[in-house]
Amino acid sequence: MLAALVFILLCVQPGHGQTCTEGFAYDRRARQCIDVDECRTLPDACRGDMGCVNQNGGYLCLPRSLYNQPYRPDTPALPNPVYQDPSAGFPDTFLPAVPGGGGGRGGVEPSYPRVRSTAQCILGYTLAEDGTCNDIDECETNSHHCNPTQVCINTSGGYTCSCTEGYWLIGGQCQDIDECRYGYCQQLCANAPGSYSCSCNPGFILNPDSRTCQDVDECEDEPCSHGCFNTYGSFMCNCDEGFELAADGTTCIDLDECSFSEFLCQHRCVNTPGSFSCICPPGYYVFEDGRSCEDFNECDTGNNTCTTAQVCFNFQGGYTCLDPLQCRPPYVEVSDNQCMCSAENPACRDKAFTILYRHMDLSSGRSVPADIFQMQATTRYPGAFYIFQIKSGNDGREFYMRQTSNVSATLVLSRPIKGPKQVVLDLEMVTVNNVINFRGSSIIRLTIFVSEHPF
Ligand SMILES: [Ca+2]
Ligand SMILES: [Ca+2]
Ligand SMILES: [Ca+2]
Ligand SMILES: [Ca+2]
Repeated sequence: MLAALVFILLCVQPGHGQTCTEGFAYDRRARQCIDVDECRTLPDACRGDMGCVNQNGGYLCLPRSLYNQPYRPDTPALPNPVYQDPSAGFPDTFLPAVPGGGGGRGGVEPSYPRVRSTAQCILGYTLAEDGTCNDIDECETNSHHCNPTQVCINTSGGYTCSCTEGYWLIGGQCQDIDECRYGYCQQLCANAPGSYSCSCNPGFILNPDSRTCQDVDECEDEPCSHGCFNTYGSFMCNCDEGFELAADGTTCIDLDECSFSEFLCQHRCVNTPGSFSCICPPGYYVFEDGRSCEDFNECDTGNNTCTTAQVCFNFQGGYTCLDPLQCRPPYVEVSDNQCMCSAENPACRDKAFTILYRHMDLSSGRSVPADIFQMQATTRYPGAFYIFQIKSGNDGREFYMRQTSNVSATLVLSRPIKGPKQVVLDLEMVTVNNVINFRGSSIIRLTIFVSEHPF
């Protein structure tokens, strides 16, 4: 009978600056101890007819005829197996004892030391009552040599010590992998013992891969009052014309255009959401430019209450109905706006020869001085000269007459006059003719409608 020989040769790897246990070498790229394939690196790992089988942290020498056969610990043809203890100083993997080749198959008589077991089963197995060999669960029975940081994994005939996920073996100890140092997360990373978690900056959301982040399209939730633009990591709101963005960056608030300038409207500005409008006082309408006030001509449009006997007179911001002219005796009517006192009538002595009725309008607060009315002699007598003066109505001294030639004069507004108001002025032209010793006068009765507004 040829006893199978099993050798586990432990190879001590010289240090590479990093301490690894026997059978392991430090890999700089992986930054961890990885198993050495002794079958490749040792020239004569196994002698004679023995074939080399690499194992994690060691290797096995098995008869070449055997090492492809499945291992069956209860095979009765394999009594008294030889076991070589891989022993201490090799905490990472405790290799199972592997039975050698069967007897009578033409092997070489072993010349290696034997360890004879008193048990019926090979090491790692225990004899059950029914005579079969059952695997010993070293992890369960606490008969393993795993480091406290490691976990024990039972195998058939042996056990393995390994690190759980998220840990790697450094110096024989399982140590947490700091995934954050190795850029596992695209944005934010929190390391944890045996684990890690990724999160994202505000404006990003974690992808299903739990590592990368993608921009959130905030506009889908319609956070803006008006327009929304998605941006990488954020979003921006904008507002329609006439609105501005509030301090919160999302709300659009109306611009109060009226507060920008008091000259926006000629009369009054009314702020509206997103815009503004100008309004005008009664008697005016808003001009095409949207800001000026234009007088409404009630006389032209027929929008007045004057009777057919009356004459409609339009002025800025209103109108008036003028009654038909009635000349007070001794004056008699000579036209629809003129009364005359005949020179032949003794009652007309010292009275003006004619009274001409005229009407005009004037804007309130008009700048001064301003020439507002002209008067002129219509008939010129040889040797006559003319004097122009305001005979009555100028109680506030807002007006004066300026003679512009021998036969003409201009009524000048010299002080601002505030409406609404009606001023009636009697403007007199005195004719003096010393040749024929004549002195006479004629009057223009001028009614001035001063508007309420300066337009
Ligand atoms: Ca970790
Ligand atoms: Ca965004
Ligand atoms: Ca507005
Ligand atoms: Ca009017």
